[in-house]
Amino acid sequence: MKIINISYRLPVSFRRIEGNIDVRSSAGGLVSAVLSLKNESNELHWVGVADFLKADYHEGKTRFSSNFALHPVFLDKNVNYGFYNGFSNTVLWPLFHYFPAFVEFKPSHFTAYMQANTILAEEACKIIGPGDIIWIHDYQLMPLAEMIRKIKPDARIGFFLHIPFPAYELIRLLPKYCRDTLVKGMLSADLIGFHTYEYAQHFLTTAQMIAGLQHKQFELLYNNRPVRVGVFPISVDFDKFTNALLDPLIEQERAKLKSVYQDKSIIFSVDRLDYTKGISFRLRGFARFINDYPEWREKIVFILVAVPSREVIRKYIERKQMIEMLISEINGKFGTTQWTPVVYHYGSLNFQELTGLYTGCDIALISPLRDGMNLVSKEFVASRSDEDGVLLLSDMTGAAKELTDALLFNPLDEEEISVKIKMALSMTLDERRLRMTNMRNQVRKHDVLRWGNNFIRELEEVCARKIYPDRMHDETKGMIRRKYLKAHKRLILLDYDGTLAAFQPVPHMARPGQDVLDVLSLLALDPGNEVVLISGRDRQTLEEWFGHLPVMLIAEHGCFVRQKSWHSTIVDPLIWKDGVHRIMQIFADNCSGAFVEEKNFSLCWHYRNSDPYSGFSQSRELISLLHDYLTGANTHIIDGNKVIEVKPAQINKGTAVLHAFNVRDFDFCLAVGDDMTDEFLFEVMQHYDAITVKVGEAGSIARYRIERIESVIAFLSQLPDKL
Ligand code: ADQ
Repeated sequence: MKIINISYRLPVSFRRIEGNIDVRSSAGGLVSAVLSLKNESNELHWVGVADFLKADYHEGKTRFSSNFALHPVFLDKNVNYGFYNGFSNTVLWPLFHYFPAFVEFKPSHFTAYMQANTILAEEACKIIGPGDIIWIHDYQLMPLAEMIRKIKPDARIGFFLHIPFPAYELIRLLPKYCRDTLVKGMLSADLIGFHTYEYAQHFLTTAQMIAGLQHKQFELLYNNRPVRVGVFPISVDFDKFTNALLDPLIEQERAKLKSVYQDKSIIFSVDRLDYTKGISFRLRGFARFINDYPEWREKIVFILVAVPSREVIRKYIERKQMIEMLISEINGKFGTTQWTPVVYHYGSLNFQELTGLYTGCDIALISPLRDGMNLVSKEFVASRSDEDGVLLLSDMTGAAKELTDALLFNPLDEEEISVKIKMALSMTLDERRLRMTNMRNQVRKHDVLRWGNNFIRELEEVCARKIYPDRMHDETKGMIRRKYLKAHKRLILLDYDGTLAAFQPVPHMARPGQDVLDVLSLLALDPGNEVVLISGRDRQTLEEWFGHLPVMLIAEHGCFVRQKSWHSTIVDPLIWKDGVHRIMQIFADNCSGAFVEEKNFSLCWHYRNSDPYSGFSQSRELISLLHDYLTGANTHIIDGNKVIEVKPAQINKGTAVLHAFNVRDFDFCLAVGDDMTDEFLFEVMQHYDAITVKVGEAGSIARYRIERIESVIAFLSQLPDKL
């Protein structure tokens, strides 16, 4: 089996330096995570975009020795520009980090983004074989899973997003064709991973708003396939950083720091120079500190390292100029001939320099305005095996959710940054130790090797679960009939709309035909049979249409039951109903063709007769509003087939059956239904070894599938036939 990692960047580069090829491997956490997946039964492969020349690669590739096979994809320069600098970094990056004003959308860049993804998909498919695992990384490759799935339908695909997934309101700013492509692209993976629950929730809301998908415990059904959404906070290679303290080379780095800065306290920060990292706010907070606490002047230094990043994009050039101006202003205003408050380095650091600073500083000051996770904070913590040092961390990072023993602050609040620097400098050794030990335990337990292993294990698990039903073939029908004929006491549970009758423009038009009445009578005739019609319809309609038959009726998804006479299973007063009615009515008034249907215990907003686009988008807004409005009310919102329904939560088709029967008394149980509400019934009935049948194409936990309503009626009528 192959594990094929696909990311924009490859973990190795080939450069010609003075005529020779210099092969340089990245030692980032992702590489360690992927390498840790290696075992005797797998091969590791890495597909990505080459940032080197083909000729240099061919000359240097034999000198690249690693545990994985490299598959560089050489993109045309213009395509790569539109793909990477264009759509990825001037649309997705700012938007997903809540900088919509920095977005510069050009349709041609989106075209390049799709072209590049298509090329990567084709390249990847050349090496994908049966049973292989494909792990796609990040916002540059959001449509890739769908493209691969089209060529390799059975591939096991995981997608991990390294940046935040923002609230739907931000996603909504993208043109419809872009957002649909991106979200449906992600949904084509088997497992979609995020750093935090917040990002996962935003994605689930977006999936509902864009694709009408409702999740159940973070699992969705998309194109008949289960898709799991999971939370996997990325981390760092703990041992590698923790061993740094005692490394003699790193000790030398610390000694250099000591000799230059002597007794001064050192604040350190390092990031890519990016507007999301909040570098200018951090500088203003530091300036505020030396202004408000003059006693610290000349006793402190702020070493700020920024690694060059995306230097061809206008916003990055502007930000660099802004930061450099700010640094000169601070140094000009507060500095003296003997003291430079901010020491600035624009460039990369090697591992020794980086860990020398992590272990030699007193405070790490990390202030992103948004950051998917932020590895710098975890690297700092992992490096501090002396259990000293204070982490000052923005509460807008994913890492802040785990590193709660840091001094957390709002990155826009200069005063708070200044006060927190003062707190850090005055903190006792005992408190520093306690906080650092707690954070180190967290990072040690959840390091990047575990992250990679957890992701792949969960991907394998979700792929092994088969929850979509089998088509019902003649052989199966024969087996079910044999069981039916052998049984003495049978429970037959049938949904109505979509199962025994097709949907009509308005609910009252879906009257049962003679064939339906005949089959129900036929089954009910047998004294060994308990036939139950279990529907979302109101009791008046069921009574009018089926009242004359000797069948049991369950109305409004279980809220009313007719055994000898009708009785209600609901005892709570429905205090939410008037408010929901008002909201639904406003939405109906504003959406041509939509209307409200009131039942005794539930309310429905139908949009089958509205324009498909506006009906769907209004229905998404209604769901989102109802979710908020009904917080704390014991209700369930059903996103049904062109209908949004609100009903009491405690009752569903599954619980209704359990209230009405002791299911164990039956030696044959059959449940047939077509929509989300029938899934509750299937779930309950599976515990009793029932035959569960989904009608239609959608995914389901049912055991079998029948595609068409006519086939359901034929199947039911043939049940009692002698074999
Ligand atoms: P980044 O935005 O790049 O990553 P971060 O998580 O902090 O941010 O990782 C930066 C890495 O670059 C760290 O390993 C750091 O040591 C290194 N680095 C930074 N400046 C450097 C310098 N001057 N010299 C050398 N090395 C330097 C994206 C997301 C993050 C998410 C990661 C991983 O934006 O939110 O944490 O991916 O998923």
